[in-house]
Amino acid sequence: MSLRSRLGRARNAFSVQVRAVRSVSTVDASTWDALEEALILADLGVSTTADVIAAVRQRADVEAVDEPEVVIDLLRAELVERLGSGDRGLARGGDPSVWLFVGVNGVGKTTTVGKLGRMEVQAGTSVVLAAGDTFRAAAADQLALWGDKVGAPVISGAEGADPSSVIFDAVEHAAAVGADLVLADTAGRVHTQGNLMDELSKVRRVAEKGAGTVTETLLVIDSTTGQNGLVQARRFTEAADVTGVVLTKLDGSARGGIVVAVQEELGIPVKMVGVGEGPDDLMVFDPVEFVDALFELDDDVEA
Ligand SMILES: Nc1nc2c(ncn2[C@@H]2O[C@H](COP(=O)(O)OP(=O)(O)OP(=O)(O)O)[C@@H](O)[C@H]2O)c(=O)[nH]1
Ligand SMILES: [Mg+2]
Repeated sequence: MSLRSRLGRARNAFSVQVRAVRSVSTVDASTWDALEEALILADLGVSTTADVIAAVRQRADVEAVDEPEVVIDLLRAELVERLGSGDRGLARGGDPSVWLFVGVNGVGKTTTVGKLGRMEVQAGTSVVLAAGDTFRAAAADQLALWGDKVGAPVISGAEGADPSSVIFDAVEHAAAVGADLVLADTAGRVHTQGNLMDELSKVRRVAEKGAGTVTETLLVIDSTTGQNGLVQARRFTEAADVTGVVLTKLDGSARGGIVVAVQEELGIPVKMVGVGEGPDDLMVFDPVEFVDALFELDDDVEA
């Protein structure tokens, strides 16, 4: 079965559940079960779903609400509130600032560096891209293409070079030309048996040896990997000082609820979302817009 059709089914299931809730005359135990199931299908995760349902149920009790539309509104509000906390801005203040992109392979790190580079260049920031993924030669080529596309210089090293030295060089280059920001790609894997997390802490240390300061460590997570992605993500948050999450491939996932799970379970704000492969397919994460979209899945369903 293709990924596409699996997502189609998940989307369908979510929508059917919410539609079913809308059509009941009063809310009872089975309605709550249906909402719970819808949230689990949307990939909120079992424990976050339980928390959310308990909170909404309590509010519905206190406010003596039994109309389905009002309950759905309470649920929307609860999700927005849970997503609302956390600073979503990307921190600057280094001279240059360095933003590291970390995450397991294939999640969209390099693509996100390119897209964010584009966004920053368009906003007038002077940006340098650092090809800190030296695990395979193609990674630097891939970033070089993005550099051309967005109009930013790319500093890279040979395949197998020490990633931290490449990032150090990029910081030196940025300082020399007066650039404000270094966006540093990293590999999801390493050459040596050495631990990926050790390597990342070395990258961070070396990136700050010269003029630069690491002001963001952004963990990139592929939303289509759902709860598995969350397990992997936890390894990074335990080992690195992650300041924000970029959730990619939301365009290909009907399981958008993963956004809530990430923020609740990792306690780290989702700062940006990837919604496609193109250079403009990166958005600042907006909780209200997102929750609306989650509920709008209803109209999106193709039978
Ligand atoms: N649909 C969609 N595809 C994306 C998005 N972000 C990245 N991709 C695609 O995902 C694939 C992997 O992206 P990369 O940026 O190479 O991922 P990576 O984390 O750098 O991978 P490694 O360097 O192998 O660790 C590419 O085909 C991208 O075009 C997104 O938001 N939506
Ligand atoms: Mg890459």
